Amino acid sequence: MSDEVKFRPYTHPAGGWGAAKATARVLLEQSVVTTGSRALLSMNHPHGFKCPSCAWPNPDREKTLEFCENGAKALAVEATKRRIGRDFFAAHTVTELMERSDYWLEQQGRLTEPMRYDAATDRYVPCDWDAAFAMIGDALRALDHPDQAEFYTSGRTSNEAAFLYSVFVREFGTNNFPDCSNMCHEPTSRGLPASIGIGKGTVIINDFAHTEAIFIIGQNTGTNSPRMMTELVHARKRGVPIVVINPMPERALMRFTEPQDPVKMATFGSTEIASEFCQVRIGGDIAVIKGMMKTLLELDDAARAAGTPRLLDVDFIAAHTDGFDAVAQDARATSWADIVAVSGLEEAQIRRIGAIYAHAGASIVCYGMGITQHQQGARAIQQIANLLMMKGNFGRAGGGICPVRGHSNVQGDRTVGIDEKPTPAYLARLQAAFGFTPPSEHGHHVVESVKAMIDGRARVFIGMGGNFIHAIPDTPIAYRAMATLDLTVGIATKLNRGHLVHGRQALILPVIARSEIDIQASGPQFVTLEDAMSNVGASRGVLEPASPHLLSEIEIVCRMAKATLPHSVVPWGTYIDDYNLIRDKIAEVYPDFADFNVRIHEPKGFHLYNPPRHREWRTATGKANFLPFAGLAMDPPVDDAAMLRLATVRSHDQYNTTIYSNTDRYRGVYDTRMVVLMNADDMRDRAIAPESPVVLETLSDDGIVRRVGDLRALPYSLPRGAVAGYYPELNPLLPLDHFDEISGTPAAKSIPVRVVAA
Ligand SMILES: Nc1nc2c(c(=O)[nH]1)N[C@H]1C(S)=C(S)[C@@H](COP(=O)(O)OP(=O)(O)OC[C@H]3O[C@@H](n4cnc5c(=O)[nH]c(N)nc54)[C@H](O)[C@@H]3O)O[C@H]1N2
Ligand SMILES: Nc1nc2c(c(=O)[nH]1)N[C@H]1C(S)=C(S)[C@@H](COP(=O)(O)OP(=O)(O)OC[C@H]3O[C@@H](n4cnc5c(=O)[nH]c(N)nc54)[C@H](O)[C@@H]3O)O[C@H]1N2
Ligand SMILES: [Mo]
Repeated sequence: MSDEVKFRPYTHPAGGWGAAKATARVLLEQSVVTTGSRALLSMNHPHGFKCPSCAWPNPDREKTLEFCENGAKALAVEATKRRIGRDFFAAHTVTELMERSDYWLEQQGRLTEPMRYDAATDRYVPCDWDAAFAMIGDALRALDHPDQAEFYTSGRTSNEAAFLYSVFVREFGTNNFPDCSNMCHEPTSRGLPASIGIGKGTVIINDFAHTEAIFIIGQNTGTNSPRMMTELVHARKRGVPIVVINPMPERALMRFTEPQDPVKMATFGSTEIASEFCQVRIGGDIAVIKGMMKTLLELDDAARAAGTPRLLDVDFIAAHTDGFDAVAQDARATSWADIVAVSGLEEAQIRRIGAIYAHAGASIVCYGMGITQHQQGARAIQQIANLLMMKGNFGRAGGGICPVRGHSNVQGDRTVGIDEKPTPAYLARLQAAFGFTPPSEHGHHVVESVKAMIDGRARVFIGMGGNFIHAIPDTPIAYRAMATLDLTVGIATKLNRGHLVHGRQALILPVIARSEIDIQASGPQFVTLEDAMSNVGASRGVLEPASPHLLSEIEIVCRMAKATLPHSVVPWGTYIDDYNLIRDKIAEVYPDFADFNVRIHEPKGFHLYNPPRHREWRTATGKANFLPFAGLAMDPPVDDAAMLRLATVRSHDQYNTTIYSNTDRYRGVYDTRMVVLMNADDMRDRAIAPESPVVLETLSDDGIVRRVGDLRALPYSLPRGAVAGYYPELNPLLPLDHFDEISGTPAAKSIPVRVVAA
């Protein structure tokens, strides 16, 4: 490890010229300055393609450019001029490639032809498409039971491909659908239905123009959904308070310059974003929310006593909700001392933000992985819903809950059938539409699928996009399990670790990317996606495919199905020729998609019906439910004085397991990702000097040693007891059994660890 200083605090506002420069650099690096810039103009436009980066929707206001620095990076690495084909794989054994960094693998370029693993030479060798599909069909048909196969989906997959994939897998006979969402917003999908009757957000983009207060909890907006910054800047200019609750003072949430604002750019001006920054302890959010409820209740008591307008929405509570009294009683009974101890915030600050909430006519609460990736992530979301219900913030302009989704179609994939726990009603519609009997037994989510691999119950793994093996907990254990499988298949645009950790047989199947033209027998095709606010829109690629040998994800699904199910009752071939026919089937299975092929031609697509926006509650009680939670902690205590809580987070220069560079400019970390960010007093207590080498070790009682070394400790603005470092490098520290109780989502933001000097 070199000794040069790699840490320099970033003192500029986020966005601005730094972002403009970074955008230009990445286009240059991938040699796509002209094609890439042209493609950027089509990104997120009605006749172009949807950005492959995040799921934030497009605003209604007209703007010439609707992209951001990180969207540009995502496009540049997809549109890169670099290619890897048979020569590349002939030159490197898989064992050699395993030694390379994720960054290096990513830099090699786009996959160009199907490859098969050859054990004799430890290399991937060319394999024609027919042989690849035959290998998949043979392996799947050889299983004793369909439940021995795991069918993973990552959230870039289009609605059309995901829908057909779910039909294929169910006709094959299993509900094993581990999905990236199981590591992400699953607490939203499983926690919110009991509250408000839908596992999705209720806010639409125009609500930001009407809201009177915004709360952003556990989400790094400027990095992970930068286009959302535009809404925040506009809201701040209207004087709307923005409360940020986060253990880290994320740069863009402090000060931001819109890279598309010529005046601010020219004058180096910027906008203050957080009007109040609450530096919560890791896992202290339920305590903050209860403190806000307590404040609201007290202010409402005072208003009632004084005869001034009530602050609770008593009419909404009476007409639309169930369970208010128990939740209110619990908030009143919780002591400020406990709230302060668990949250790490001062009572006065919680009272201040509670008052902002109490006096705002309409509020939006946004949240991300800082809420979901805890052992009580789903319950924390239910507490957010409780808070919103107290003021009738559902079905009111400018109010609502806003889970900020990750992958650009992660929500859509769930909507169209990627669900390991399908409802009987859905299965009945599927049966009526296709004429086969789908399995009703629930399948595996991510953690269960890894367990099945470890126990030898799984024999085949198929990955529709993504980088499963690198994104999951306990990666070293999972690597060994993966190697025992009969067949692993990676359907992908770029080479990644998931292709190198492989089964006895393995395939890499390269696909046409979202930004690329897809022509089939009936002519040019488009696909559809659902953004984080339930808008369904079309996406049409504009670039030439990276290689003439690529297939669309849809064709790959259909041909896997044909090879696996010779007696299938589904007309797979027709779907390859004409994607409209797939949309007709989606409309048949999902009433919300009625007239899909007509409505999708609206310039901005259409919005899926969202019952809570209409104060319609599809819950067991027929009401919105206040759901109690006993206690305050989002993660059970660990009895160890040395314990620190580790949050694994994304840098500004990565897309999940895709590393764009080793620099995290806004956090001031340069040329390395192997860092532990720590509170300076916690460092002093442990006699750890700034930038000194340290080892992180997980505290667990299962007898497994989980350790990552070669890290540097860096003093950083974090609460006592909190440390942070990068995902996926620190995934070996995350135990498979450390997950959200309701949804099974790995608790990647709250790993109990010990930091020791190396
Ligand atoms: N450029 C880029 N864009 C992306 C992605 C990417 O990797 N790169 N990934 C996409 C995906 S799949 C997703 S899910 C989203 C993820 O986007 P985010 O939800 O922003 O995810 P993270 O960066 O993992 O962490 C979010 C924040 O949680 C905070 N945090 C940690 N622990 C706690 C806690 O206990 N309480 C609170 N209140 N905060 C906490 C961290 O400080 C961090 O600021 O972004 C999507 N967009
Ligand atoms: N410790 C820790 N672990 C985490 C998280 C965390 O915060 N901390 N976050 C979790 C979250 S929120 C998520 S969503 C998961 C992400 O898990 P995944 O979604 O599985 O991972 P990605 O890194 O997004 O996948 C990248 C790969 O997708 C492929 N790809 C890209 N575009 C396309 C395409 O158009 N089609 C196809 N077929 N393939 C494509 C490329 O080969 C690329 O290498 O990780 C989770 N793991
Ligand atoms: Mo995600």
